[in-house]
Amino acid sequence: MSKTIIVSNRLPLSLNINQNEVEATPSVGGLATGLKSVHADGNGIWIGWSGLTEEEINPSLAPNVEKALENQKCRSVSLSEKEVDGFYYGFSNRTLWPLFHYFTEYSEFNNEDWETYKRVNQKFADLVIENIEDNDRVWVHDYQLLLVPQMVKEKRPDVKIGFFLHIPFPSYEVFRTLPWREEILQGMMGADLIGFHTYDYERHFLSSVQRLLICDLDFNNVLYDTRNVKVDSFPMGIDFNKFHNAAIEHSKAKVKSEVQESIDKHKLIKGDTQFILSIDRLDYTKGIAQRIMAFEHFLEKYPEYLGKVRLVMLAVPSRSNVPQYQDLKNEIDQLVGRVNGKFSEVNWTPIWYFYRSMPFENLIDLYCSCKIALLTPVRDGMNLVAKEYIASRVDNTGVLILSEMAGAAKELNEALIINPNNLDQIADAIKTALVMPEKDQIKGNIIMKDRVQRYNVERWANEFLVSLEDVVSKKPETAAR
Ligand code: ADQ
Repeated sequence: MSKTIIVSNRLPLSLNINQNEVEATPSVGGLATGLKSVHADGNGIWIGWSGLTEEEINPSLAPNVEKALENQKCRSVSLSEKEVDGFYYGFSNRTLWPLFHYFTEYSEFNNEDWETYKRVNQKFADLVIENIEDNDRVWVHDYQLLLVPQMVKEKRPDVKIGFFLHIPFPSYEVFRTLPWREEILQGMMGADLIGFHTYDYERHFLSSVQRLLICDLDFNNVLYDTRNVKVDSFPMGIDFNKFHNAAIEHSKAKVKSEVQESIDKHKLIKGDTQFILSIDRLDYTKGIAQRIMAFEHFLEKYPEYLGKVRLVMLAVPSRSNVPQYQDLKNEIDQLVGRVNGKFSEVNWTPIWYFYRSMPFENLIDLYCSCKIALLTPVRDGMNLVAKEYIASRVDNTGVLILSEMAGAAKELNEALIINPNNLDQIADAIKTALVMPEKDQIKGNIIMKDRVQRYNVERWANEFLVSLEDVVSKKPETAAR
């Protein structure tokens, strides 16, 4: 029986080692949910890194770790601390991540990191090759593994390989600055199907391939050597039912969480307070600093809302080993301090700032209690939070203010779409959202919710795999064209 081999940087689980006991707990992230049925189907397996370095796993425990992973149908690539440093914190997050999000000034071109990236990608590819049986298909994910498709294709040209990029693909003018641009494109072109969130990313990729690898295009098919590589867009969805059902439960719950109690208490004291929600990983691509400044500008421009509006800002700690993330953390701490210092009253602070991950139930509380969601990334492949917010609005009220730079804006165009660098426009959008009649909120949200429900994460995974199955990988003969 053939199987799908999923390959991603991190495995969809976390490992806990307690003395001699090894426990593997499945994670509940979007990718893990979307690929659950593919992974569970038949003898499908997931290949990735466990999150623990070779130095962190006692050699005598290694067999137990393997066993715990195997029970979850996972195989782990073993990485040393040095490899994680060069491959993950280095080339992936100091070179590719900033460059692909148009932060060219942050992108470091370090040859040693590039060598480590190649070596680690080869480790992933070797483990994939070791696990391939005839008629299997391979689905590789994201910017950490751009070279894996070609490395696998070289050894197993008979196997169908899909690749999906979760972040934007930049325009040719930005991508061309990368010293190893041809090698990266060749790596991706080992796949038979390459997927992006939006048509724009697809177009940028095709333009780079055409100019740098000098090959012909036939619509969205690249004629590459003897092969045909299909390039297409597959906007990723969310597990709609999970968010929607949890929100319904939330509305019925008798026992309230701490977060919900604080919100209710505040509403009781301040009566007409409105809560504006902002949720992201703490990342310079998410436009968090601009968002705080736009909120500050809103309070200055519309002082009648002082004491009546609060920004609830959640930032999940992320990549804190990378200097730009440490600087950003300091900048945000200062900005929050400045705004709160400037406007706070005895019973009111304008910004509630949480620098931590929140349990799912608290996220739902916030999605349900905040009448406005303010998501202003300066670049974002998709932005799943926008879709989660819409899915959680049981009564269809609420206003989503969304950056035009997020892939999600292509699908959620009934939201208030803003340019994240235009602080005045954001301030006005907040005002518009605060006075928007409920019937208008409901009208737009019903349309968006229907779309988010139909194009859920399972459908996204299925459509990608069906398309992969249908790709005719052999380039048509010139005479036949
Ligand atoms: P991310 O950059 O991580 O993903 P996003 O799509 O918004 O961004 O997903 C974040 C996830 O983390 C959401 O599911 C959200 O619920 C959760 N989350 C956020 N804050 C949290 C908190 N404080 N506590 C707990 N959970 C929290 C990358 C790309 C995106 C792309 C996705 C999927 O950068 O553009 O949408 O992959 O392809």
